[in-house]
Amino acid sequence: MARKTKIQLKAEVVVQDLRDAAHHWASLPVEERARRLQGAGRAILSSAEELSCLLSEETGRPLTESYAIETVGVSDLFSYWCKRGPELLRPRKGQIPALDMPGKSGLIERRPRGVVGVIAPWNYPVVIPMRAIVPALLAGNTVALKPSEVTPATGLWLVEKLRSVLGPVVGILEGDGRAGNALIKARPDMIVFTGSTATGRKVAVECAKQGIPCEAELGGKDCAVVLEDAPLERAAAGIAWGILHNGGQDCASIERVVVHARIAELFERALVQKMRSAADFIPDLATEKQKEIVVRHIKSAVDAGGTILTGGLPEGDGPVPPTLIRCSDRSCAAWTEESFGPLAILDICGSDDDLMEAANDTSYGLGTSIWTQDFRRGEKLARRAKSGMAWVNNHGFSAAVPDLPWVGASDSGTGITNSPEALFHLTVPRLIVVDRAKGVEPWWYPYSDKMLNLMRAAVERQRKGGVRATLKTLKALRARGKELS
Ligand code: TXE
Repeated sequence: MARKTKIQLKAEVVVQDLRDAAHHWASLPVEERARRLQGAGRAILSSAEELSCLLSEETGRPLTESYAIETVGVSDLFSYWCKRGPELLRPRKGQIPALDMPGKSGLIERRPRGVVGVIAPWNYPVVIPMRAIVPALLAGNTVALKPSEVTPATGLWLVEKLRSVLGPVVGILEGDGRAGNALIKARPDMIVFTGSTATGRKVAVECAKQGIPCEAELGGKDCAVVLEDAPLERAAAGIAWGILHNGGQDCASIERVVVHARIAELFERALVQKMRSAADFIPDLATEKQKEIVVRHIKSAVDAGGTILTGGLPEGDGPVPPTLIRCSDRSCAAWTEESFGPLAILDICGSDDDLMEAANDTSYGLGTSIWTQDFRRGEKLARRAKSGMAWVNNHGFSAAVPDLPWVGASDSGTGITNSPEALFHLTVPRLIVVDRAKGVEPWWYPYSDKMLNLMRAAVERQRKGGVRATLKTLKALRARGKELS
């Protein structure tokens, strides 16, 4: 057998420590876990300035954005889950048909999975992992965080803060992809992964090998669809923000814009103006590798005959400027691959069908936005988007609303964060049935014609319904009961 690496041994210790802590944590009433989590939330928020500065230092983005997207977001996560979680985790009574199965009651409880491994990316090093960590802890799990190697300090800060209030129910495994892989091999009870589609696939394969479930939220190539009646000023401002916030390093950044031909010229002008005026608020890309990708994508659109409307290639070692390229060749890398930078491709279409066909022309499926003053038409087109989320007259902001699911489709992965639906994945149902009936059940041995009659009557009752069919079942039940007594 191959010798285990240092990181593998470390991962095993982290997971084992969390397993040891899990029993006591899960045995606390959910209200008590919520109370303690509220304390942890307060501790984080009392250092809001320190956290936001650290975030800006590590990611290079403006302090306002660190506050707006991460620090405020974390505060909302604690208040939502601590308030709603206990109610969502309350056991539910199962519905058991009284006529066929008298005397029985069923209770469905949601119990924690155990140790949840959270593998996080660098683009939002606090709010993305916390969207899994807060509900996972509330549900009674313990959590091992593997932060991105690009933003190690915020990950460590977060775990230390949580541990200072909650004790050893959260652990950390620092390092690059090898640490992520080691964490999976240490066999926690579930993995929640956010990151690129390529790595997400590797993670899913390793999880399958280890026999553990995996929730994966992957990349995106979101499209904004601008109809001819779009509110011009709002659409241009919203789409510029959708393209550029966090330097475009957001899984739901707008990377493609399709515009109705009737307002194309006006809209292009408005969008270019908004993008230029945002230049001062855009952080540089997080890594050199990221910059190389965006530069390659700009070149691909230009080579495909695209027209640069604003921005373009960076000057020397300078940052990539906010860039918009009109390009109708949908085979170029800037259209097909996730750019993760301050770049969007714009195309012009003449009808709703063409606009939606263009929006859906991607292997990704995270978000689509429709910009129109006709809300009904907007909603109708939103339903034609093949993405997990669609917004009318806005884009992406719902990530900050803990009650709304953040969910993708196809290459964006189908993992869910936020919302009660996510809580279901972080727990497993446990069924407890108590039977107060006496005697024997009509479906137990010995089988007979009377039992067959009873089954036929049950099917007829399901098929036809009504009093006669019910009376027939009762009669068959009585006959079978007599036979068995
Ligand atoms: O992500 P990775 P990277 C996209 C974006 C970007 C690209 C690459 O397009 O250009 O991904 O970014 C850990 N087993 N997004 O390289 O590789 C890794 O250490 C287990 C989209 O940073 O996906 C990190 O903690 N874990 C995205 C995490 O996985 C592994 C956010 C993400 O890394 C691993 C970030 C392995 N084999 C990038 N290899 C979004 N959708 O928000 C790496 N990791």
